[in-house]
Amino acid sequence: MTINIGVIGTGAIGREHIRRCSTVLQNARVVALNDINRDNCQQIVNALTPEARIYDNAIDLINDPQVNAVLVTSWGPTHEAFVLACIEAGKAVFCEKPLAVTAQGCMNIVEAEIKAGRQLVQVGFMRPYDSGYRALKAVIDSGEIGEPLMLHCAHRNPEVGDSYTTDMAITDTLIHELDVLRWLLNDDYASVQVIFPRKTRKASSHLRDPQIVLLETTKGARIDVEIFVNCEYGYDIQCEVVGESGVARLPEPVSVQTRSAAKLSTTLLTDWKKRFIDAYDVELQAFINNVISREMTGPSAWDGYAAAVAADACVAAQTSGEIVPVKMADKPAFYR
Ligand code: NAI
Ligand code: ISE
Repeated sequence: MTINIGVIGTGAIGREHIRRCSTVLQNARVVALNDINRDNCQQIVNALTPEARIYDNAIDLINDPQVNAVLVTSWGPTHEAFVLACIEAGKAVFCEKPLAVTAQGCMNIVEAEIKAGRQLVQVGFMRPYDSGYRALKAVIDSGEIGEPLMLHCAHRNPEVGDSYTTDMAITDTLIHELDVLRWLLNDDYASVQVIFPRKTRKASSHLRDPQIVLLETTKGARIDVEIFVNCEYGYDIQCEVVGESGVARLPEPVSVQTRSAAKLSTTLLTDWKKRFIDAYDVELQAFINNVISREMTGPSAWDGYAAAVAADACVAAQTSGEIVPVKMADKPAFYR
């Protein structure tokens, strides 16, 4: 069976996902494209998907009976409306993070899905599909290091564009940790705090960078996450879990060690696309498989909501400097 996919938003990650659907993954083909910039779609048709139809209106793409499932890879503020339209049309939808830009927006999606009576949404949180995070979770779940007590994490990007703002360190960047750490610990957040170290001279005038986010979970584990989006040297994701009887660390991506010119060295990655390339492949193949089996197994609309509630609290904490409680609604039985 081949799933006909429509893609809304053909920018950086949209193109990546179209490439993987067209050349890497099984049982899927891209048949429909939409972007407010039509040229983006035309370039993709010319290079990758000659048979795909370009739509001027995203809602027409969603409602086309030829389209079995939709990828939403447009800008974050557009996600909620497109995902709601997919649910209304009864179509499975893979939505890039964030599911919606506020917790309330995510809750609107949760409620629509429950009303539809079937899980249709997978959120593009790819880290639970990364082999390194999976290996780390297996160690934690095995009990080898005892109960997790503390986590030390870092999310470093070499640089960001001028349009990147202080709150985006939470809503665009930390959001990955907010999702994957819940999954890793099988826990939720109780409170958050954000502190600002000395600012790097590489950051734009309107961006406070780096930031340290302190999270407390409902079981009492303490997490510190350094967000540093102008670190210059590379794209670097770190996660160390300190347990009662041992420490487990996220493996580094494979890199050949060289000895030359009186140096022992390995190359670091600089690009998120390469760091998680396998995880993106696995998450999207899982979505396609889920569409075929009509059973969603990946990060759900509820997971999108949970990350957004914590993100809202972190943004409030950026301004207040205080410890902000994370107040989630009760988890509906639908998502258990
Ligand atoms: P981008 O700016 O490169 O591409 C976004 C595209 O959406 C643009 O082509 C734009 O014209 C289009 N667009 C905007 N509004 C639209 C609308 N109303 N209808 C149709 N098309 C519209 O951005 P990028 O980096 O591809 O990010 C897109 C989304 O993917 C964001 O939500 C971002 O957070 C997420 N993302 C996720 C990553 C991950 O690691 N999972 C990595 C990078 C981005
Ligand atoms: C980007 O949008 C992503 O999702 C990347 O995975 C992340 O590392 C980066 O900080 C975000 O800007």
